[in-house]
Amino acid sequence: MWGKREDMIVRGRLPFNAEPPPSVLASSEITAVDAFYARNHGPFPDIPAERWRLGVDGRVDNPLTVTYDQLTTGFEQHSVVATLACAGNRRAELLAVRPIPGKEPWEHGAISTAEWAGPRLADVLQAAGVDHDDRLHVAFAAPDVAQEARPVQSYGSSIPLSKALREEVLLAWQMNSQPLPRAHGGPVRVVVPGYIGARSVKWVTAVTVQSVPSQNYFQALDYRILPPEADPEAVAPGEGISLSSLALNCDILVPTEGDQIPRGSRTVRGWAIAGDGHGIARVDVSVDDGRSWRQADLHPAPSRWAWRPWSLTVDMRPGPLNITARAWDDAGATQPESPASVWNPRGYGNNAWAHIKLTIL
Ligand SMILES: Nc1nc2c(c(=O)[nH]1)N[C@H]1C(S)=C(S)[C@@H](COP(=O)(O)O)O[C@H]1N2
Ligand SMILES: [Mo]
Repeated sequence: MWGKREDMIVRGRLPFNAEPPPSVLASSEITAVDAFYARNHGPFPDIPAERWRLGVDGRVDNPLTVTYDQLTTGFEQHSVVATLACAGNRRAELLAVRPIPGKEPWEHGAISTAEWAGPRLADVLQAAGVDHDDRLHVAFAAPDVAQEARPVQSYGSSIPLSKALREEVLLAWQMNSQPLPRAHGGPVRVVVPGYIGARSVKWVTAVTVQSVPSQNYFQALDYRILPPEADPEAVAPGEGISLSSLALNCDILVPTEGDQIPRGSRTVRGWAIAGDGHGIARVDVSVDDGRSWRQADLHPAPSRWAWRPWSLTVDMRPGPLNITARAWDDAGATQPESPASVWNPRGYGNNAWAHIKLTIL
């Protein structure tokens, strides 16, 4: 479906939601387009490139309408390798603590890395004569309609102007050197490296500079960390903590939960990512539920906006085996220990220690 691999774990057909098996994710630091996770809230718009337009308005001196041709030839082009991570990745571990009705039970695969290319959002905002005031926000609008939104509305979000003007934020029309596929927002999407995937709006058609964050359902109501006792159906717009920068996190991709593998020396592989602007300093791995730890080998990250792969060779003896991993960033922060300690009613931002259970034969 939608040009994806046969072995994708499909969580929904319409809207189309699918994640790659963890071993596929682990096989390459840049995720192939056919394995890249897909997260959608509505049906895909079908916008031919020649008919696509981007409106740039709000707090700008010179509102613009940009065509695909202008976007791809009239601005300096840049590329950035960036990991997109859905705020709901690893929700399955939160669900095991307490149910989270109506949300996709993402396991390990709602995260992928690609090389994105296109002009900087900053250059397009500059061309429109953006008002330089750090208190402003930049809202993105798209035409796909989300039935789950209250009231039903098209998808949108916003980021602070200070982030929008940073060099890593692109209006991408290429993914891994191909024209951006329709499933990933083609002809043009926003890519906001370092932020939750929800802010990287696909099929973007309008950019508005405004004094408040977007009032869109997915900014004002969803994608927020609510206190554990809150009723998600009853909260008011703006309640809870709005998710923006990704939190320090890691995961184990190989082997994977429930595997039965022959004894011997095996390589454990995974990724680690630090919050906006930080680096990964260390990843610890335990095979005795955290009583003792070994340091994993850190591989170079493909960019400062991408995950850092790690690996560790472990001698696996017959019997049950639990593997735990935790990352530390360059400011000395580490991850919370248990999914129960970060449980929240919509199941976002699980960055507890990674943990898998296997059987060694
Ligand atoms: N227009 C639009 N943009 C969107 C979405 C959407 O449903 N509609 N989903 C968001 C979410 S929640 C995520 S995690 C990423 C997923 O991007 P991908 O499908 O290319 O992996 O797109 C974001 N941008
Ligand atoms: Mo997401």
